[in-house]
Amino acid sequence: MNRLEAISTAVAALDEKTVLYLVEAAIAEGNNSVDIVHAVQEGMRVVGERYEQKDIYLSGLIMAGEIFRSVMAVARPGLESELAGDASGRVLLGTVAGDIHDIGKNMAALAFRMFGFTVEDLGVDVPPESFLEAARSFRPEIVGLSGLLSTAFTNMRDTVALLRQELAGSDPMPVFVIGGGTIDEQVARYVGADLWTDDAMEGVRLCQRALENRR
Ligand code: B12
Repeated sequence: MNRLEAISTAVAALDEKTVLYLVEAAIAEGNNSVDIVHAVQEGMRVVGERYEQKDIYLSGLIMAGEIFRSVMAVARPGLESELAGDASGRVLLGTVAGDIHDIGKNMAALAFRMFGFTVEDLGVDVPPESFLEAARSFRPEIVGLSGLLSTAFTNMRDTVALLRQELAGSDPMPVFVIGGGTIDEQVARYVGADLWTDDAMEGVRLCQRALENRR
């Protein structure tokens, strides 16, 4: 098993001490911080599966969140230097109503900022009306909606529909991107989003490309 696989395995086992030891070792060996974060994310996916199979309980999910936070504290400086970019544009971001998962959203905020975007983060459990109010004053080129619960997908759809309707004719009409580990093409079609991703860095690249195509 290589270093990155060992990190995924230790996250899946919720072994925080080993995770931090391995992450520090991986950084010292010169591994890319983005790859390290991906390895942790893979472990989190397994934690989710263990929860689904009732192998662990809610406390396990909470622990996984804590592990991710600890890893980010160590990996952040590396990420900042690996991701520095010179894009410009305004991103309105939030986790939709009914959903309080924010680890992925915070990573997306970090990735957008590192690439030079200005981000307004509305937090979690954000109703469609709050997105609309913020969009009117902030005038974003990108609206990024985060959500992991399947019950939140309807709120994503309502948010996109409300903004498309109320901002019709406004310039710029934002590009709608949705993100989260449980999202796929089918969800994106249901929601009516322009772009979707389950990876923050990929999401930023997709948005950059979409904005370039407009210019
Ligand atoms: C940690 C966790 C929690 C923590 C969250 C802590 C926090 N502050 O966020 C806590 C314990 C609070 C929690 C609660 C619950 N959870 Co939970 N949770 C997870 C877990 C294990 C990991 C999520 C995570 O942080 N992943 C790591 C991050 C980095 O990955 P990510 O979110 O995918 O984000 C990446 C990309 O998707 C992308 N991204 C994310 N958002 C955006 C937005 C944009 C614009 C862009 C560009 C990119 C982007 O960037 C990130 C980096 O690449 C998942 C398992 C899974 N498969 O995801 C379950 C999971 C999401 N939870 C689940 C459930 C059921 C719950 C609860 C209902 C449990 C309960 N009975 O109470 C509650 C819901 C509370 C609520 N109302 O929201 C289910 C959802 C099932 C479903 N499809 O509906 C999952 C899938 C577990 C499972 N397999 O059963 N959870």
